[in-house]
Amino acid sequence: MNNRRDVLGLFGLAGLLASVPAVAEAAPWRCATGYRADSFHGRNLNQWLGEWAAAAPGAPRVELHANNSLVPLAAIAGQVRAGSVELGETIMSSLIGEMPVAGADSVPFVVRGYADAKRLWRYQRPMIERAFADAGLVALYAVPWPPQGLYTMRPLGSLSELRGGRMRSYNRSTARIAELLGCTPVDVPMAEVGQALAEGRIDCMITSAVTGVENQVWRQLKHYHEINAWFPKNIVFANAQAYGQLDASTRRALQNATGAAEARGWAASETAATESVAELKRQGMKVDPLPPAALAELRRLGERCSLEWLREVGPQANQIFIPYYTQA
Ligand code: PCA
Repeated sequence: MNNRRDVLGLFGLAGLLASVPAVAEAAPWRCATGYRADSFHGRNLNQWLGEWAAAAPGAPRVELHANNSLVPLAAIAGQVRAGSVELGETIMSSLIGEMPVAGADSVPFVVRGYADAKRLWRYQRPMIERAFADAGLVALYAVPWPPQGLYTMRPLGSLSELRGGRMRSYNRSTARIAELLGCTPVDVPMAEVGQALAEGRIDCMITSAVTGVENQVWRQLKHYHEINAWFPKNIVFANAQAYGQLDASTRRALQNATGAAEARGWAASETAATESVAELKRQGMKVDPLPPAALAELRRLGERCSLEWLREVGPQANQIFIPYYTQA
């Protein structure tokens, strides 16, 4: 008898437990980036997530997977689009194949400084937002890398000295520039630049001073030419469906944190630009402008890239470049 009662009691308790709604934690979101967590982009990303979490009790917990650890850089947009990752960061110009307007900030010699870069983004942004929306993504914020300079092993008298070399590329635009310079483009992810140099796989490159510092490139590359070729931006974005499922106040908190992250990121980029050029010098690199003739040659090459891009993008390119060149 007693046993029977115990058994019944047990079932009763189990039934009661089963009827209590489970307060299981919602599945965490994942945020993938191809860049390092401790770089200025990564720190900004982390702070952005932290500020969102602090401002919105309903926000999902977000795991940050940096440095290609979850998804390689080139696949991040696709994975966020597919919904397997909710948030991602990539270099915007890597999306040029699917959305040609994403290449506007990698056309050489259009933007000369941060103020120009900001103006370009003002005109590019509405088109990027639309292109992202059409792809099932929500564009959140974009932050530029410091200006792109030319790294070489030897002092450069003329561009023809680069011919036949192996130039590191990080996307289609940089590969095209390498080709136009008569170099073989060698695709190397940001985090592997130091290793590629040590192994002798590349002998020149165009990237920022920050990337030079993070890869300690001074062991092989001795010259950094400040050509301010372009200011490519990283963009942070969400899967549209996941974003749409957030309640209104959680979404508002995300947007607030996003605005702050963009402003903070632009300032951090400018600081990183100055600090890292100083570090290259401290490490013994020669930081020089290019000789005028080489610079003129490089600018002509830039014009060719502009034309190619304009031809590829069509009228949308005018919607960015006409106001950029004609309005303050
Ligand atoms: N660093 C990244 C992109 C642009 C930059 O300055 C890289 O070299 O891959």
